[in-house]
Amino acid sequence: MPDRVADYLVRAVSTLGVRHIFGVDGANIEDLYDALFDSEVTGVVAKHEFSAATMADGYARVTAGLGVVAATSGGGAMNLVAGLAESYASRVPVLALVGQPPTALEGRGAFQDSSGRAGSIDAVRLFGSVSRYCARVETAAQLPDSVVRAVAAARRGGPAVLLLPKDVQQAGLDAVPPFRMPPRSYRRDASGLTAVRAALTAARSTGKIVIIAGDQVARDDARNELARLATALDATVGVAPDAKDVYDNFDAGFCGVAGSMGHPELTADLRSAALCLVIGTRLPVTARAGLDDLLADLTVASVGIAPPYRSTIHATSTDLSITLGELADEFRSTAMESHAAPDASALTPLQVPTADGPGLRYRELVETIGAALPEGTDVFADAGNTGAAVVHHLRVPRGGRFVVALGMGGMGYAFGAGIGAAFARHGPGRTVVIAGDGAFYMHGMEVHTAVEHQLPITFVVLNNNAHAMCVTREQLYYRDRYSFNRFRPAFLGDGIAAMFPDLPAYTVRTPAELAEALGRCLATAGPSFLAIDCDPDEIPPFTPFLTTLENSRRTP
Ligand SMILES: Cc1ncc(C[n+]2csc(CCOP(=O)(O)OP(=O)(O)O)c2C)c(N)n1
Repeated sequence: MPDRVADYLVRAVSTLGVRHIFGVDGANIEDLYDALFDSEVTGVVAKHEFSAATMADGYARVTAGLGVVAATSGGGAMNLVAGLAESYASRVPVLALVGQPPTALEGRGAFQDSSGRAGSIDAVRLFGSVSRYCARVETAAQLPDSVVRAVAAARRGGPAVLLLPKDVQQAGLDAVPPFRMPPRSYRRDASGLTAVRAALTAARSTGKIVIIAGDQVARDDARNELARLATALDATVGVAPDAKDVYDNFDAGFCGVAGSMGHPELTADLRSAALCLVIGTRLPVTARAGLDDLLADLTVASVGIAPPYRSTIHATSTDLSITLGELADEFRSTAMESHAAPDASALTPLQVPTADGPGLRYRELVETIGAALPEGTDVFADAGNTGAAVVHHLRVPRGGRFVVALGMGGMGYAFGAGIGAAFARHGPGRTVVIAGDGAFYMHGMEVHTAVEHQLPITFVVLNNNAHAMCVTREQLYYRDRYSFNRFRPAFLGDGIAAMFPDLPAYTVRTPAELAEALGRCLATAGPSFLAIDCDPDEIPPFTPFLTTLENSRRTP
């Protein structure tokens, strides 16, 4: 068979080192699946395109490379939007290959037309706002150049979308040189770095430096360089809530999470610091809540792909592994005697009101999970009170990734993303997804995909029969007069066990049952499922809630 556009695309993906394409099949993307059959790349069929997109996102986050998602036209394409939006906001490199009706029918009433012609939806405009690059490939000859542009844009941080009409996917593409990707470009701002260096040098002579590190450290695979720089500067290190894995949580210099799910140790360190060095985060509200006043009184320097939302002495760097490595080497030669750093085991959890409802408490259950996870485990936390509890309480295992989707904060992200990560790892490590029952109802049916592929993944669902974060808000901000967000009880562990007879699935109702059930889940070779009963009225470790509570107690 002559080489088609679809074959070229799959080979390009393979050349980039990507081993899986996630998607849902359909008439306008089936040529891609046909090309996959004869390739080294595995096609994975998800249950929903949102989750296919988050699989590609999770795959990209654990490989620090590219994730690829494929969808058909119409509803399939539309379902991608929310997933790509997360990758856009969190700057995760994802290539989306989106089928379109045949060009001859576009604007002529084609089924699922989104050419923008004759009153149809314009997919270029739609995807243009959730991608760094979006192009309709009108002819086979355009494809090689479009792929290079798309991948280059994705590498700058975010999705790139190629809209591929059916006839273009089928068109022959002989006598074209093989796909070759230009090397990554590295951009840094030398004068900004000079200013950052000067600020660091001045601060070292007057006091202590505190680093707040963010998600770009993980994207650029710069954990080792961050650790070396922290040592060279004798700095303590806090992390943005979506970057808890960029610094060893067991290191004595770790001072916890910054912002609305943060730890008092980081606040205390900043209070006595001479300078705060922000690395690879723009310090969005979730990462700086409660710290604005402190930061206003400090010298703040930053290094990263984009400047923080508040003003700092900033140096742009598109690759922190290079920039942080250089800074570490420079400052190492002048390293001073080390001060005693606080003991990481002493991180103080936020105090929450005692809850006396059914089930387990967040702190105890998250700490039990944390203690059971071997090094190298990847953890994906979902939204809601569950997500806040995990971000705050979990000590992230060494050598694994910790991901929480704070770009868009969409419920259900963790199911697909965790599955994408499990595909990327090929074992022997395990992926653990921790989500609320509300998130489960949105995208938890991807358990089916994990069962189909026998992935080493454990789904932990905290079942409080509620959208508890919304319940908390009803209580704190709307006088607790009603609840739209509490639901009749459902038995998720039993339900999943009945659906998938070969899947180890358990329900935990008391603290005493947790360790054993968890042990069984983690000892399984393939997927496993654990439902944990929780209290919809427990207030999570989330400072906006705790501050409201405190204020309401002061002024009854
Ligand atoms: C897709 C989406 N819709 C709505 C929201 C708003 N929201 C934030 S948390 C939450 C409830 C989450 O419920 P659940 O997943 O059960 O977690 P819990 O808060 O109960 O721990 C809602 C509806 C959201 N974040 N994402």
